[in-house]
Amino acid sequence: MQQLELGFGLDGGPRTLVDDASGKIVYAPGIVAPETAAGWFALLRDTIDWQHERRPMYDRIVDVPRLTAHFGPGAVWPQPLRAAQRVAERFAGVRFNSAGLNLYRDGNDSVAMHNDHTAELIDGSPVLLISLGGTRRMRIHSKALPRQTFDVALEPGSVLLMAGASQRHWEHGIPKTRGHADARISLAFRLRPTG
Ligand SMILES: O=C(O)CCC(=O)C(=O)O
Repeated sequence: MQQLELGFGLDGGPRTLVDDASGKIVYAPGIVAPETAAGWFALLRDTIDWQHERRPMYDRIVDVPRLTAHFGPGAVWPQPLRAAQRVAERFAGVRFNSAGLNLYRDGNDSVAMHNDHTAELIDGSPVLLISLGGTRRMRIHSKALPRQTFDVALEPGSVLLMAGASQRHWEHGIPKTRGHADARISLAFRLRPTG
């Protein structure tokens, strides 16, 4: 397994993790100014109607280990989300029409390794994540063996862009973490088919 750890204590501009036939994945810290990111975090944490979803898994119904919220094209988007959408659109050059929000309350909250279902995205459109609040580690690994793995510290105000064929060839997740982890919100912008 080839493993690379990125972003923990490193400064700098965008870093391209993958850029080949398997897709394009770029991590860009410092896209939203720290005080703006902190303001969006506090407003969204305190005003969103966060849902605690439960989902079937094998023969059981389990708690989704994080809080979530979704905004589609017909919904009223809260102001910080609109502002974040503009940042996302400038970065990606795409008009996003869907935002999925995740609130990780502490290190016990997580999202399992997965890829976005390409049937639920406009063909060829990217997925863009903006991180707010505490820094959490994202694992990204290739589906192909031997696995290539990246661990990326997603800092507040950063963008992670997954484009091209990346959802077909790579999986991503936020593992649980031991010790203290500040609450974190991720904003996942997508372009979904409508109608
Ligand atoms: O929290 C994150 O940055 C990842 C979120 C994610 O993978 C998803 O919403 O599908």
